[in-house]
Amino acid sequence: MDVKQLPTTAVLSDYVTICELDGIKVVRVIHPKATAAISLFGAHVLSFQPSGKKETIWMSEKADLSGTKAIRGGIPVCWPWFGKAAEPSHGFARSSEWALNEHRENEEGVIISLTLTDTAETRAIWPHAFRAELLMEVTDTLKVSLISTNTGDAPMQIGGALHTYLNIGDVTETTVSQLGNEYIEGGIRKPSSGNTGFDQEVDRIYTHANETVMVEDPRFQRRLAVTNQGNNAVVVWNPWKALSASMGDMADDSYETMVCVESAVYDRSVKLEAGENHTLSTLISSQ
Ligand code: TA6
Repeated sequence: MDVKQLPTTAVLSDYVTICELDGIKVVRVIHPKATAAISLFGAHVLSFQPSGKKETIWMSEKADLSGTKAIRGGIPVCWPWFGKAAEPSHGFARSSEWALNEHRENEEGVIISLTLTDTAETRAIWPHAFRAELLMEVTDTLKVSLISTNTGDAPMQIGGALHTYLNIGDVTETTVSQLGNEYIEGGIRKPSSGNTGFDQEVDRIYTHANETVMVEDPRFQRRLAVTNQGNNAVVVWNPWKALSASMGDMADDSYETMVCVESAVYDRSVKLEAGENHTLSTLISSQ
């Protein structure tokens, strides 16, 4: 996405503007180190492009940007659970309106903070008082951190994922490595070589991945290093032909240029007592 083309609705600082993209409000960063954009709907990173390099984040050309449905592409914030642990799938954070909390900047980069707190609507889905903060740190790398705080007086159990869609040249030439010796697919645990390529649908939860996993993208002549913390798994997903053709918000062949590498707590295993917090993060560096 060319974030520089989006029409500006407000100027917040030298490097931060608000702009509009169809039905969603976007916080845009244009800094000498990189450009980036994050939607208030879903606290969803839409773009990160280090200066002089290619776009790092994949966005579906058919993504629904009306602000009523989770956005396809970018970095969906799956929270307070991952997958189909409950309804809605991947939690409600990605289809909630977040608030701009703070922005800070210097010559090294920009930090944007968005927050979400419980409402009658969220408590009807999940009966907990919480504060979630999404930090987007933009420099020549992108760091996204999700800080979950239990603001109630009863314990709460959370999972989630920073469900990053990476922009790649050709999935059939791409490999992901440093994934560890085991993954779960379709509910079954399987041994792993620690690497994967793509010649069919891949939807795997790697439970012993290294802190940094590597994505080799020969077509774009680059390597992406993805460093995850606060997670207990790295999820790797490519929908391949049939599934992407069946999804209304993906073009039939668009699976060819994306792969998801996700920093995840796949099983809702983080228990937060009253007042406690947990940080899940992912750091993406283009080499
Ligand atoms: O992270 C992988 C996954 O859970 C897959 O099973 C796949 O369905 C994908 O996320 C996308 O989910 P969504 O709800 O956005 O269609």
